[in-house]
Amino acid sequence: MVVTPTLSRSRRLRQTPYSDRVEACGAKAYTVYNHMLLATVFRSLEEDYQHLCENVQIWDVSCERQVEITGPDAAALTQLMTCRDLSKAKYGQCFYAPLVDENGGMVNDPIILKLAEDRYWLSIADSDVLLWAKGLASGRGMDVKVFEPDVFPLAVQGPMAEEVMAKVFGEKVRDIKFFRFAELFYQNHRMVVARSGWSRQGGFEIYLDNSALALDLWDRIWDVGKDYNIFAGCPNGIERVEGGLLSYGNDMSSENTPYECGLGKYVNLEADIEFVGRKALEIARDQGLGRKICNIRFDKRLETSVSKSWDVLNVGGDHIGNISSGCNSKKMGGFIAIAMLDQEFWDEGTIVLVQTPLGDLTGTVANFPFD
Ligand code: THG
Repeated sequence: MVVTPTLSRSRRLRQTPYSDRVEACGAKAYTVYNHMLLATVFRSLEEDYQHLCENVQIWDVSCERQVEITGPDAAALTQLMTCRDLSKAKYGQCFYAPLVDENGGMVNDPIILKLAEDRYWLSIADSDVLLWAKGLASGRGMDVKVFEPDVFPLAVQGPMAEEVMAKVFGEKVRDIKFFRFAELFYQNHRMVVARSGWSRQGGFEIYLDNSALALDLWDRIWDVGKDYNIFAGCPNGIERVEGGLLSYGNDMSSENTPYECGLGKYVNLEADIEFVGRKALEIARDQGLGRKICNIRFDKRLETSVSKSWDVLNVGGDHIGNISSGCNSKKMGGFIAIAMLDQEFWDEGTIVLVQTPLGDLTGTVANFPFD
């Protein structure tokens, strides 16, 4: 029998203030994200998916670390890091924003929250943005403080999320619009609550900044949620591929421009803003795209998963791209995947050959996202 090795735990692999509850709920597997534990499965990927689409789940997403930028140059540094125009940003708004390097390559794809004129949070994906931000600030002699505050996001996701949140935080949560946040009180403690989250099922994220309240908050949501069949969950590998949510480090890296990732609408070259990589992105825009994110579907289930990228070939056998993520989808009637493909192969319906761990299989190119 093959034994799957487990992860060795140490201080470098950070736990979260909710870890006791996550374990008590039976997390079956973890990944490491921003040097921190992130559960990936509770009951099974399929059962977690079904439950998320019909009920409400509580997710420990503490690994969505905040890089806080405060001080007189906070707005300038935050803008310097992203190609998305933040010049009209207001308190209470969240911005999905590509961070790019000097080559126009993706550094991260955080949600940026504007907390005050001189205070921002970058709610980051899995790469060391803190060091990049500190390096830029230091190199340019900017007047800012850059640090990782002890903020532990807790997501409440699913169609019944609003009902649960209204009982925990009051009716005011219903007024929070998509990608906006409000500061609401829980036990006399003010916390940022946003309508966002890494699923297409709707929901909220609570940016808890007091770890002493973590288990209390979890238990309160759990108690209220019992009426709505709440269970623990986590970003779900099926739901996010169906929904076209990209994963930094899986589907994109510093090798890719935001254009290649389908994030061109967040590249505001027309705006009069200064950011790292601007020249490179102007060149990329003028040259046009050579490859981009697409979907590929197979007409049957595949009993395997994408842990290494799969090569994609054309019918003539030439290498034309790579599959970076995939899952079995009942809704789509087979295995579906996210792929970076060369230009001639973008058209929906193009037949490609994929080198999977189960052998070479024929797939069909589909638009990204699927719907
Ligand atoms: N929530 C928070 N922090 C995060 C994530 C999150 N940090 C890591 C990771 N997820 C960042 N990546 C994404 C990717 C997609 C979205 C959010 C974070 C997302 N996109 C919507 C879309 O693509 O339609 C909305 C974009 C928009 O309208 O601006 O939700 O989940 N706190």
